Amino acid sequence: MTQETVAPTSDAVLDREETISRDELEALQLSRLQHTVAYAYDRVPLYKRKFDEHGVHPTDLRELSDLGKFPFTTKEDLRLEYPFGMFAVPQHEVARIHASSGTTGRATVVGYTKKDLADWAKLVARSLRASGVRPGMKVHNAYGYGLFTGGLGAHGGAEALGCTVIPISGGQTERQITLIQDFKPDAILATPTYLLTIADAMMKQGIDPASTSLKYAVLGAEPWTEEMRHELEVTMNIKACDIYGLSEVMGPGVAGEAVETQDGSHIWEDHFRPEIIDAFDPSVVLDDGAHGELVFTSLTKEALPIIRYRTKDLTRLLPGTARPAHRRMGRITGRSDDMIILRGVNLFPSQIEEIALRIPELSPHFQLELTRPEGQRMDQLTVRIERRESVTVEGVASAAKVLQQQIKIHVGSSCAVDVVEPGSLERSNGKLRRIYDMRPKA
Ligand code: DLL
Repeated sequence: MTQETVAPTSDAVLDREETISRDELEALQLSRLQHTVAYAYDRVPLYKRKFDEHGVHPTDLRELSDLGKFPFTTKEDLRLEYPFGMFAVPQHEVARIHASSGTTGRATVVGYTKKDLADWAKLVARSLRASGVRPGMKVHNAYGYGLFTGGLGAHGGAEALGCTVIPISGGQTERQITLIQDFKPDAILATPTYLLTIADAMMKQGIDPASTSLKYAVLGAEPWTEEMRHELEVTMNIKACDIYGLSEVMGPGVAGEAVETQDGSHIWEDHFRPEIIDAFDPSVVLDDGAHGELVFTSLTKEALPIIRYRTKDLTRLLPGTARPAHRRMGRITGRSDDMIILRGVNLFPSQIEEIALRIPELSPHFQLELTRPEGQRMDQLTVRIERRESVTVEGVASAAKVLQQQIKIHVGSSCAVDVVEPGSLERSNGKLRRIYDMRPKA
């Protein structure tokens, strides 16, 4: 069989909602929002209780800004309602369940009706298309399948777009490489750190990661930086775009990035209404452009309508570009619960990634270790980072010093830097754990 050529990126047929005006979009949001708050109030006891306690009623939502009068929903609410207390439809109407384990406490369980699954697939398809993927392309899906929304969510979207899906899931990196070489996919869907693992393993096998058939990568599920995008694009000779989402709100595809602008993910605002709040004073809704915590309200979900869900993700809203009516989100700096507070200074792993990747001798493989040395009251941060293969011992010593200085200048924290051998740190299989907190528990 001859290799088919795939159409270039400029010829995509967009959903009508991707091209409507901001005014039309906001009118749609308002009517959908009015429906959703009434629907949630009538069908989910938790929402009725919370709205009543808060002294608001669905009829108070007359314009979009009235949303700020309604109470927030948190992960804790979902945990307390475990397993199905947040569902707004009887169980026989729930076509699928997903759950996230979380590191502490009960899992948060989410459900989808058939229509929810169709909407989800449509939005993932929209995101993939924005990122350059086209019908007829072969898509290697390395997001984990199972209760995690990444695998099946991306799968449904790629199928809905009309792609040939290769459902490899995460892990078994050697096998991934064999299949990439044999099946010749056009696009890969993975977490950024797992794509890095794949590229790294290719190099170990003597395969040039830039020589594969892959042209596009759609990456998400964990924070990543522009520096990491550059690293992956150059190493793999691909275009890498962001996809964002979270299980409580839907899964991947809440927002997706356009390959022609690569300037942050467009939030699909015909299905989700975003807000940014002050993480320290949640009663304050911030203006576009201001940094804070991202909050979402679903506009079309049936099984699990979600009102003002506090994501804990820190970012800002920016005007739409490639899809003008849909606002973009800035890169996620981190999650408020992943923030390291080191001797009074706030720090996120993505800041270290940004700084380290600008130092040519250092690789993107790093971990942050927090300790409190015996008898000391001060916490210590050690950045453990692999050197690049090509670097000499002298090169490493000066790179470590530069990293330490740059962290001091840009973040404001003193830290120790330990440059380790290539391949010595644990590799990602999906969402990578960057922080190792060894401090004694209070
Ligand atoms: O990670 C859904 C997903 C799967 C998104 C595949 C994209 C691709 P959860 O496991 O519920 O769902 O984790 C959601 O992951 O609140 C963010 O903190 C983080 N996250 C997801 N996408 C991005 C991204 C999936 N593009 C949590 N950039 C979210 C930064 C992201 N962080």
